[in-house]
Amino acid sequence: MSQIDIPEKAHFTDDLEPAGGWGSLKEVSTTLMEQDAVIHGMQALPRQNKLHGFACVSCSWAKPADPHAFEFCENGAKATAWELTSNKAAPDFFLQHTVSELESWTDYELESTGRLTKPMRYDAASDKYLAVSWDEVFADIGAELRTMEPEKVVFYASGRASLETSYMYQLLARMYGNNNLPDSSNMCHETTSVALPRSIGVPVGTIGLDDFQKTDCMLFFGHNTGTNAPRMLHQLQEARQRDVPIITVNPIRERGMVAFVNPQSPVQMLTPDQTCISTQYLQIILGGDTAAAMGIAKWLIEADDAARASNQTRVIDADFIAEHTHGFEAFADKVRATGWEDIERFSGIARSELAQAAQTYARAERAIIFYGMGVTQQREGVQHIDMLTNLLLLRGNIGKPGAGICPIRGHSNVQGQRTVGITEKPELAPIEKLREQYGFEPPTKKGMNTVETCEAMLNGEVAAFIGLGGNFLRAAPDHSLTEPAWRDIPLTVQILTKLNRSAVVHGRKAYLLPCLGRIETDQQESGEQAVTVEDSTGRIHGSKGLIDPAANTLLSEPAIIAGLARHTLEPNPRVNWDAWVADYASIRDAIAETFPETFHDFNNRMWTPGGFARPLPARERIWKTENGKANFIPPATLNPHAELPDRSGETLRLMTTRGDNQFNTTVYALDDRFRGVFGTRRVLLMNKEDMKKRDLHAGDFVTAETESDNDVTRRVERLRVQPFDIPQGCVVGYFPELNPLVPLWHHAKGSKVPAYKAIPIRLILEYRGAEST
Ligand SMILES: Nc1nc2c(c(=O)[nH]1)N[C@H]1C(S)=C(S)[C@@H](COP(=O)(O)OP(=O)(O)OC[C@H]3O[C@@H](n4cnc5c(=O)[nH]c(N)nc54)[C@H](O)[C@@H]3O)O[C@H]1N2
Ligand SMILES: Nc1nc2c(c(=O)[nH]1)N[C@H]1C(S)=C(S)[C@@H](COP(=O)(O)OP(=O)(O)OC[C@H]3O[C@@H](n4cnc5c(=O)[nH]c(N)nc54)[C@H](O)[C@@H]3O)O[C@H]1N2
Ligand SMILES: [Mo]
Repeated sequence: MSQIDIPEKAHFTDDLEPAGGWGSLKEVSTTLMEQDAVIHGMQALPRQNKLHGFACVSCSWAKPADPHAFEFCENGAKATAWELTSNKAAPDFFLQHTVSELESWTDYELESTGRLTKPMRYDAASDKYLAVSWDEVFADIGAELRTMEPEKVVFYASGRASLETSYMYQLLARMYGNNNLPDSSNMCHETTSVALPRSIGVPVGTIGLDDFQKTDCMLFFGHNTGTNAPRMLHQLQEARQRDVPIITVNPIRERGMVAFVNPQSPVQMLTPDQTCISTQYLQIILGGDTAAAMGIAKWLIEADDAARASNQTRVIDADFIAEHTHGFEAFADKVRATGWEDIERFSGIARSELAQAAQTYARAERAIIFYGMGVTQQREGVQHIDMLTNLLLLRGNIGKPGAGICPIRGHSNVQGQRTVGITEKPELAPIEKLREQYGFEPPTKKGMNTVETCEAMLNGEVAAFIGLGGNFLRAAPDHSLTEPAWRDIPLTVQILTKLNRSAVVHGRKAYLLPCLGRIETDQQESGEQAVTVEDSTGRIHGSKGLIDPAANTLLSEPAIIAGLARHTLEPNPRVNWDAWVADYASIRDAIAETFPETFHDFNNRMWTPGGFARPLPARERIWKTENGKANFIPPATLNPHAELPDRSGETLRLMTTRGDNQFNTTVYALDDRFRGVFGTRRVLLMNKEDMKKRDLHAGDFVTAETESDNDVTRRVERLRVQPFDIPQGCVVGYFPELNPLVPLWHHAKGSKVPAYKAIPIRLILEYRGAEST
């Protein structure tokens, strides 16, 4: 096995099938068979996203109160099959492979080994992971942590763990003595968590599923819905049947935003019908969202100025603006002063197209703006979100039915983890309440986020890294710098289900702690347990596993955290970790005590059909901002790349994104059929003119190198170039293979989310492919 897949197997097509449809069903059955998970899959899938069933382990899209017979999508089914696989990475597997050997395996190969079954400890003498008992694991790790300076220990959380687990985890970190709780949000929607509280006073989206039935316009910025939140296509299809316009702003024509066949609709499956999702598609250049939103705002303000001058109906919602907002005049002046030339240049979209989008938006009584990583993982991401909010505020589109803002979240409980205290920012944590409830002094010093954790690693300032799920090393930027630093960490501990790169590249002492997945039954002293998660629309759902665990030696995540806590912390009579593990309802009672406003009566409400809603004051037009108003925030610049180096004078901007066959760093297969890429992930999809300028032809192999002002060389070799429908100057490639190209310093201002979507690169020809010679 090798890091590089065989290029000869790669092939490409422009003839794309619609999202959903028969292709979807075929993919589901193929994955179930490949994972040898057919029987378990058949048992599990009908219970996916259902009341008293389990919440899908893939994306965080809303789970309706009246679900479809099969309330899952192709990718949710793949994630289920992946967790229920019959493959096992048991101790005898580790006896056959040194850890150095495993380091040369790809992400796909590592996870394909299957579920981990026993706790493992790295043995330097044999360079192997060896099985060890849980008692020993907890005693060893506890002994290590007790000797360390708390400020040098990091508690990372990926966004899958339940509310119960996450609450215990933040308490463990804080009782241990730090706020070092970086999470996957720091690489994802932290930009949202920074932007929205200043403008509308909530850190999350304001819409619910009911708003889909009432809206009369939707705008999508930088989200690949067909791949990353496919269940939403049903709501979009229903909206299209009511003739609701959908405007998509994206550099590439993502298939799910173009055409969809509903696999749950017999009529659509048997006829050539497909739903055209987007009514207008704006192919923006990378990072151009502030400029595009500025164009729409400019049309609105100018049309409104004209309407006012001629005493006609206003184009903006002047009453809403007067009653609810602050900063409109300064914003409007900025908009008036901005020229169309700059708007067109930095968005790459013609004035006429932006005007058309603005007219559609202005005609709608109620509009929703959705956005994803194309907006948040940008240097100017905070400002992009401010601009999207400004657009909504102009027409009073927050706090009325059918309208609002919808950051589409990633991991299935990433939003919820924040709700129960996973944050490195002490001002967002319930410090007072924790002090009162548990009688200890919670730390008040700011903790490290993801980028700061990497920086501390590079400075040798991380003594231990505990990972609650995820694949931190692989998901974070700058691998060529972070991997060597990671090996120097005195202790790495991964709580995980499968092998990944953060497990095989390891600290000086290293442990793998395998846990139950959410689809598995979780038997504790008081009986079978259920957990809870929060979806993208702020609704909280119960989730109960139903399949037998992959091994009877696995522990649940709460049990692992309790084990670590017991051996690490001084006993505290007010926290009975074991009693919590015996009955998760008691953890929920504790959560309700800490956060009564959101979680009162938690145990009774957790099975509410469709979930129970967290309070969202902005939905009621109550603005929890410093000035009690919704704030217009004018952008500082339209140019997203002003500060970036361009030494070669021919810099391209690279976005790293997900394909149809992966969940983040978990790669199910090498195909991305909605982009016509098969059999490889080591590709760069480019504009034809950019290829011509560089004398590149389809099938040539290049090295990509990051443009940089300093001497660090960041490169990924042996990437095949392929022409693609994308604006000039922009390139697409895959995450995580291209993460070595992302510099740590290249992150969103204000939120420090790595700018994975506009990496300045140049290309160097390695050798000609078959088509060139
Ligand atoms: N099946 C599946 N589902 C998933 C995941 C998965 O890996 N697989 N991951 C989960 C997670 S953690 C997350 S965060 C979400 C991610 O879901 P998305 O937010 O869709 O993230 P990406 O796959 O990175 O796709 C980014 C999109 O933004 C576009 N884009 C890139 N740059 C720009 C830009 O400058 N402007 C605009 N307007 N658009 C741009 C890209 O073309 C692409 O369509 O999905 C979640 N759901
Ligand atoms: N270049 C680039 N980099 C990116 C991004 C990008 O778009 N481009 N996106 C960023 C984003 S949005 C995110 S969210 C991060 C994702 O970063 P992470 O959340 O850290 O990574 P994942 O790939 O989701 O983690 C997968 C691992 O989780 C473990 N796992 C799976 N299920 C469970 C479970 O139930 N419990 C436990 N304990 N472990 C489990 C498995 O061992 C698996 O290997 O990556 C970021 N990195
Ligand atoms: Mo994410």
